[in-house]
Amino acid sequence: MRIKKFHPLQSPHRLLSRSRPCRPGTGIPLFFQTVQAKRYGFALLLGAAIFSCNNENPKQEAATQKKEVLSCMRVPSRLAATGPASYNEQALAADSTNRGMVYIPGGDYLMGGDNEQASADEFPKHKVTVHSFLIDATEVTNAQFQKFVDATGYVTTAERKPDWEELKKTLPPGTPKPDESVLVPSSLVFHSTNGPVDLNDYSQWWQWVPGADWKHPEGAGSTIKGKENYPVVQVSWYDAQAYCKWAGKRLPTEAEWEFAARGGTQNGIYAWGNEPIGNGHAKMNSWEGDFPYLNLQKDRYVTAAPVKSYAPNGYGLFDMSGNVWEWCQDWYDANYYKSLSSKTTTNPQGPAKSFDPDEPYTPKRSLRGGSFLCNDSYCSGYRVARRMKSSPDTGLEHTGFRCVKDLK
Ligand SMILES: [Ca+2]
Repeated sequence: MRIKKFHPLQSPHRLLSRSRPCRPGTGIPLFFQTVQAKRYGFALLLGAAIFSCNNENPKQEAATQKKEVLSCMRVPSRLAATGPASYNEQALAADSTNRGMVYIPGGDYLMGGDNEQASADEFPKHKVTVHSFLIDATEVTNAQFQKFVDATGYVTTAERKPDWEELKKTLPPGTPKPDESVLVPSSLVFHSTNGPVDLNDYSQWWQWVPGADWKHPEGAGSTIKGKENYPVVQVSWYDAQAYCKWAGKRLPTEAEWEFAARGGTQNGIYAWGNEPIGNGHAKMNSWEGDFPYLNLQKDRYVTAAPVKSYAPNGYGLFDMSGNVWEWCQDWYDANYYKSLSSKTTTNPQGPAKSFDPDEPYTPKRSLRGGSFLCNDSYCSGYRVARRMKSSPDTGLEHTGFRCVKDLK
């Protein structure tokens, strides 16, 4: 059995369990990290996010193994753009509720990956038709989320005490209840290490930190003061949903997100096209150097960067690659694309339910775009076709969201 590297995305879900080794052919095992296991004597499921490549295609399997990376690569091609004749750009711009949003003309494209970095869940590439929609030009910022909280009094998942009765429903039967000292408002915070570590053990760099939430992304004592223009993080899928609903918007589907990320390019691997990450000026916020202990900061940031720090893509969208992962509306199913492969799908909404073979007890929602922790040696999450997943109650220091809006 080969242990594959996984990328630093965490989809922790706040549970406990035990680590599982990667299983050949099943993809990335989500596994439970022992967080403070010595202290508490149990394993806290930090989230799992390791992807696995469930390759049924021998060629794809070989390519993936050659790279020894669990990341998945896609080279999507946008086939056509066909904006509706009724589209009235001036009218959209005149509506103040659309401020900060970008019109994406509908069209067809090939969704999914096809290069050696792609993982099994990105296959097969399949033709998708997406209707026109509006999407936020940037990730939702701390200032925007503050307005939502001020207006509604909303309390995020990370700010609430975990409900063990709910948590255990998403864990393998028999998972022991963690100590009460762990079941307190908390979230997952990244900590770099002092040197190379076992990359199969993400508990080396993710910690369940009491007091960590959107206002304190790194735990009690940290602050977002002065970071009003940074993406809000430590928000769960439920939090993102609540914000979008309040704003009269919704989360994007994976199909919408990927279509928008390509910026109108054809066969583009990244939001800017195909130019390699390290060529030229910094194109996004990622992890440059050796993860998780050496960050060269060529892009100037170790963690999140203010929105609009890098050039937008062809649609005028910022940070569709890197900075923070972005929640999507869809349930995550590793085999979803296989169910669509024989036909053109219009506005796919994702599977009816979640299925992650590595954590079948845990419902997952999809994430896109990669984060400041992504690196080509792991997930290459900044590829436009890259898929990630996490339990909807998970908050992470490198995870935020943006919203979309239907055209009326
Ligand atoms: Ca960076």
